[in-house]
Amino acid sequence: MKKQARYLFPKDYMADPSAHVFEGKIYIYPSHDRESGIAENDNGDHFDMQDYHAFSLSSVDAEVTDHGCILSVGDIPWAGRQLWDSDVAHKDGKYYLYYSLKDKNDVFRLGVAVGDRPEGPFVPCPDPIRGSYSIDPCAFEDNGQHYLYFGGIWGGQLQYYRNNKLTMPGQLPEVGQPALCPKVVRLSDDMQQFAEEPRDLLILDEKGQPLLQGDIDRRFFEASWMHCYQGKYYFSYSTGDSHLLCYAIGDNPYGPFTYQGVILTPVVGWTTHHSILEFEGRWYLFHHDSVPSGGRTWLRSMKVVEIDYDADGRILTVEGS
Ligand code: FUB
Repeated sequence: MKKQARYLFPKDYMADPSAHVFEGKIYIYPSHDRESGIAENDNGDHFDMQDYHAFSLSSVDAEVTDHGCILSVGDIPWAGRQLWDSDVAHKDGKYYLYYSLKDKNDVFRLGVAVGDRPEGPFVPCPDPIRGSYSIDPCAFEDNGQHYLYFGGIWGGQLQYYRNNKLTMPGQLPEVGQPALCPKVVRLSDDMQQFAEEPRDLLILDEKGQPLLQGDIDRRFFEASWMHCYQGKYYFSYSTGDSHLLCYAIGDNPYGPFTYQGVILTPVVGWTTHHSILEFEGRWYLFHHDSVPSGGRTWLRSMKVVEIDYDADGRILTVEGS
């Protein structure tokens, strides 16, 4: 089905939009793409972002307000390079910005920064979250507990870890082996650490078997997102090198989850990344593509499109750009 999507901020390149409703408005926390001149490679070095902006709008059709820079790489004591995908959680009047960043040893870690308002500014904690690794944190609240989902292969470095430990040399599983899993972890009461060891989030096929590494149209690559619909938990993600946004359904925040289908077919540009939000009774997919930059995959533009569910709770596939 072809749906009309809206580019949200034509003035600048923004990607990986994480959208939430705070104080009755939609807030969006994207990555801030820029032209760094770094050559494209499988490591993603060309995604060399240096700060984050926050955006708000009173409805999906309304004017978008750019609240300006909310966190900059220069303000983060442990920073190396590359501010990748981020997300924000709200608890007890404070806002927590979780972000992906390489440390001074070029290892991706997850950081947290704290603010009093959804539009920031956010003050970074002095160190990364203990035991954190890889990229793409998604913050999710369920019954008063807060969780992070994270992970990404290739440039996202997830293949270097097994059982939450760095293994050298890190390798992807063989094609016939179970795929690497995204991770889920409950956050501590102060929202600044993990409350437990991160767990594997299992994505199963229709026969109850884990998806295999060679199943590139369905296995997890990066871009975790979680939302609830009619009492079920929907985990959605990008398949990376096959360029699909897919989803799987489970009964609780930890899973297991069973693969269901494609949310968004490939967009112009290599990456695809999203969030899903209910606002005033309708459901929206926030995502990005590289159409406005003429296909330059490191210069992406954020968009929103309405999505629909069928009577069985299946998300109807949206055609990408
Ligand atoms: O924006 C940098 C990276 O590209 C994100 O962390 C990935 O999910 C991909 O969208």
